[in-house]
Amino acid sequence: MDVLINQIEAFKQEINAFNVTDKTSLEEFRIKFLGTKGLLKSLMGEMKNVPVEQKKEAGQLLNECKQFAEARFEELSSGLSDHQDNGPALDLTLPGTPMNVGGRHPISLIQNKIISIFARLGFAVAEGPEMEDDWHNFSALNLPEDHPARDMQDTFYLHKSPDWLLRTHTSSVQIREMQNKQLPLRIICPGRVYRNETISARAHCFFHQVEGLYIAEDVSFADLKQTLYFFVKEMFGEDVKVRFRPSYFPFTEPSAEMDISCLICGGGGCSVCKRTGWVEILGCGMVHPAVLDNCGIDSSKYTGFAFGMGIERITMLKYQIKDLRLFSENDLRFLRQFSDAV
Ligand code: 2U9
Repeated sequence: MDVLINQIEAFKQEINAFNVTDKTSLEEFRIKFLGTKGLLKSLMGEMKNVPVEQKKEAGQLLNECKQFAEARFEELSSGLSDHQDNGPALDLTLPGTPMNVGGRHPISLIQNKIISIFARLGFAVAEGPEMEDDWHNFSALNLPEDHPARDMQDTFYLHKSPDWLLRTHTSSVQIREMQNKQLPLRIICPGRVYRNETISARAHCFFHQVEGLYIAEDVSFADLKQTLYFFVKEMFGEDVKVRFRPSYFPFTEPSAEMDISCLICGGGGCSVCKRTGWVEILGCGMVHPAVLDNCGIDSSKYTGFAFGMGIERITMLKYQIKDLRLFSENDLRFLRQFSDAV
């Protein structure tokens, strides 16, 4: 019995000495003193060693001991306020953790610049699907069945149907607009296009284009030239010279390619312009009457011009970037060099 009394005394002292600061240490208290394998349980177990005539007294002592432990537990748990549970209080006056703010991709910067230049001439932006059918991507644009662009070597066809492919230009968006919108139509179509090319410094299996289209009564090649002159001056500056060379595209007639004087050497000749002093930046022409007819537009009443340019090409010239692969590698050392000011 004396042993039990001493043990109860030690138990109470231990309880008083136990330091509770948060929910975790409160739980440790509960397990240590009141848990199923705790100290109170083992004290209770001592009852079997107490002589029969002292069992009543021992029982009362142990009961009192249990009440003592439980009361202390209640006292400690009500003493814990909420904010102590969430760790140390927040100091709202401290400076925040700095966040890395991303910048725009150079392709997006140039695309936005092109959109804003043409917006000033009244061109609206039109967008469409990257997955296209053969008619919108090829047939409607006057590309014959046996045209090499339709070859598996050049176009990504989608497995399930030979009719479905990844668009090779954004012209398919213009076809949809011509079918669905009222004339006159003045749109530019920026977007990603796909071609089955071997990846190198000069070619990639996807890139970005902006194509433009203006259809109304009496649209002329002179309108096309003035529109593109304005674009070049706004994009590259007043001093840049422009020339047109005759060319061929199935969807335009007549067709031309437009060069600007080399931005690197100013026309004197360097490796970028291959010593010619000129660099090609886009293709253009008057929309072929067959294309207008394919979209239900009366080609005896309406005429139109169209142009197309690769955004990567414009961006490479503007920022003197030598390798097309840099645009899709997401190397931060490359991307960090471009600010939002174009
Ligand atoms: C419709 C009718 C005609 C868009 C045009 C080009 C010429 C052209 C190339 C430039 C570099 C493609 O990205 S690139 O490889 N584009 O040379 N694009 S005329 O002609 C159209 C478009 C839509 C309905």
